[in-house]
Amino acid sequence: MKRNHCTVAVVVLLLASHALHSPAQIAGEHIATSQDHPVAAIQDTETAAQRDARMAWWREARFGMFIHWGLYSIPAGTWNGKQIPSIGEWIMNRASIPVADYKALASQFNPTAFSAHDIVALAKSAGMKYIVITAKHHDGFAMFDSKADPFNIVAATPFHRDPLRELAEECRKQGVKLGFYYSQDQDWTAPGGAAYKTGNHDLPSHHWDPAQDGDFASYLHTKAIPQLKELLTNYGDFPVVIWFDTPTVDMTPALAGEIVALLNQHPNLIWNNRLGGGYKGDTETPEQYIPAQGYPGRDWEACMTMNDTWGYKSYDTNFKSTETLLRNLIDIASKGGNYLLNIGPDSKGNVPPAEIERLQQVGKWLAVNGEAIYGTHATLFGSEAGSFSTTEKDKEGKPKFIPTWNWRSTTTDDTIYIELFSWPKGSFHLDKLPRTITGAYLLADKSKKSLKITKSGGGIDITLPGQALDPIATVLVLKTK
Ligand code: FHN
Repeated sequence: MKRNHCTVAVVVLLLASHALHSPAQIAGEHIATSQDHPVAAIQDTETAAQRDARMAWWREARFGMFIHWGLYSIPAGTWNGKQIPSIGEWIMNRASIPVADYKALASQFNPTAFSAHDIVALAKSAGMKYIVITAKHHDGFAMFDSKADPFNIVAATPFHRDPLRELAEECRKQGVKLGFYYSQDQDWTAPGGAAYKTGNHDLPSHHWDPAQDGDFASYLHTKAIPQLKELLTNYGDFPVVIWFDTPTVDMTPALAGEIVALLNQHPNLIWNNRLGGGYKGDTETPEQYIPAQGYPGRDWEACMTMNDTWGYKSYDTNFKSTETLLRNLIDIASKGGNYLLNIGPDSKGNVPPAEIERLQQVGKWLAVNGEAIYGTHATLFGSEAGSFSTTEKDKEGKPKFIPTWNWRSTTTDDTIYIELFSWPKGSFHLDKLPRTITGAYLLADKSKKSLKITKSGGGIDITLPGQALDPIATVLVLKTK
């Protein structure tokens, strides 16, 4: 499809709420289904047991680090002296920066403070089990050594290093898994790559520079697919995840099928639901929110920022508290999902101190209480998460979910964990017992002192000490049979 200003405008109208919806919903008038697929994806052909084996490490992990890092960390939210609204990595689009001007940033990009060792160690100290880094974001700049396109960190910058290779080596050494985010559809500096306005989905879409006009299939064949091949073959046992983003109607089932044929050659790979062309991928990807009840029967991963941007913005200091981050992690785990929490290094490669501080605090909690998160399953209860309002509606006009924050629960085959946010006076009451409880103690209590369990109505009371052991969340362990 030849792409110019008008076709892109149509694409964008169809994309009205791209970020929070599946590619099938995004794809517009014709919702592609698996019958439309010229190439069957591995998810359509594997057995349940094969799928469980493929997803096993990911389900065990529960907590990962997202890294948005690229040339946009140089302007860091400001262009020509003006603070540009919206997320930092969108600055080229939101400020309509000409392709040549944006590409010129590459000659200034020299992130000498970047340390793969420190970033992987930070992820580890936070209790994160995997990292997903932007190999190429919508600006089209490759953060890796690419022979397919010269607009990359090795060929076009004074840095000349490949951070993905360095991260892969460190991840191997430190026992963390590595995945790559790749913007397969939007590419604002390659002719034919998609470009649309977002942040405010009502804004019309446009190419703001004739240098962007071109043919989408050619872009895919000359840049995106060759680069995906490089990413899939040049980094040894990584990537374990390919994280696609913002598919448009141009990603037809046939074009997406060409990518799927490539992905199928890597049978252990996990990829998300944002490829396009109607492919469901492995994971649902709610962004910046936690679904009320998770996605029963589907693997899912909530991706979130710590402040209000993915890519570094020098003046965004609106950081969530450690309490919020930790509650999010627990809430997500209690609904059977993973938490992919973002950091946005600056143009020198430094991770903002506010992000380091919070990650280390979350890691401290996990060092004591990780057993209640890693490898656990969703709650056996459910009503503790909150309820749907009978009066208030959400943006889609559906009953609004009102969360409550007293406790959450996660489970394994022989244990129920209760993560207590508010400390009950005297005892914790459970009126529904999904399993027989054989004993109780607090996870942060090294002596595992047994807590008294008393029958109460149809349920039980567990006698608790006077004080919580952790100001954010104390975990009550219930052994079960
Ligand atoms: O447009 C991107 C955005 O910049 C960021 O990468 C997020 C992360 O999930 N994905 C898109 C918006 O949905």
